[in-house]
Amino acid sequence: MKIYLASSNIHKKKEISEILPEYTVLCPGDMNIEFNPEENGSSFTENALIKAKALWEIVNEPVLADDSGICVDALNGEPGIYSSRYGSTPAHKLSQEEQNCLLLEKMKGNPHRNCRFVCAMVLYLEKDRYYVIQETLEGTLAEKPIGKGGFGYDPLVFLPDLNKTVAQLTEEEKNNISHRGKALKILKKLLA
Ligand code: ITT
Repeated sequence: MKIYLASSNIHKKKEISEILPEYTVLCPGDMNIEFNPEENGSSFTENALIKAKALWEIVNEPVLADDSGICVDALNGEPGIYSSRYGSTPAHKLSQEEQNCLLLEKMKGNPHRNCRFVCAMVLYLEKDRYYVIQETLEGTLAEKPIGKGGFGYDPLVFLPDLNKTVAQLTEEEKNNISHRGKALKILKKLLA
């Protein structure tokens, strides 16, 4: 069965495909669809809904969208919904490595390091008919990047219970406990 994913992020596509192996996940790029909706919502949920609705209007089939990011308590929830463009300007987008350095720099010497990954998933079924699931993964911000797995801010998020950063987990371990994995487990039931 096909599922349309309103995303251009290959890492999200990979994780979602691993968690929903019974579905073929199709992104706009796989269908030569130019897709760049303006994510001008004020929350993860609003942005996920914007993306889901925009693709639904093109394919007219059920669409899944994921809006996610990292929120650091000591920075009032930053980078939050701006995680993918943290510290960037329209003319210059920082690399992920630069964004990670920027976040560590802002938090240098700050002992209050609670943070969480957030994932808002919208399953848009028909006009004005959709489900929203939002999940989190709690951690603490590491002092430096550790680990090579995952993507994005994974090397910065330390999980005290496991004594590892998210980037030190296997794909399966991450999918089992992550913000995205938890949201997809619930979504799986809805899809069934
Ligand atoms: P689409 O909007 O096309 O889906 P995007 O990467 O721009 O792709 P978002 O606006 O949702 O997506 O931003 C998500 C950013 O948050 C992502 O680029 C990472 O920097 C970060 N992020 C989200 N989930 C993550 C995860 O599981 N591990 C590490 N970083 C994550």
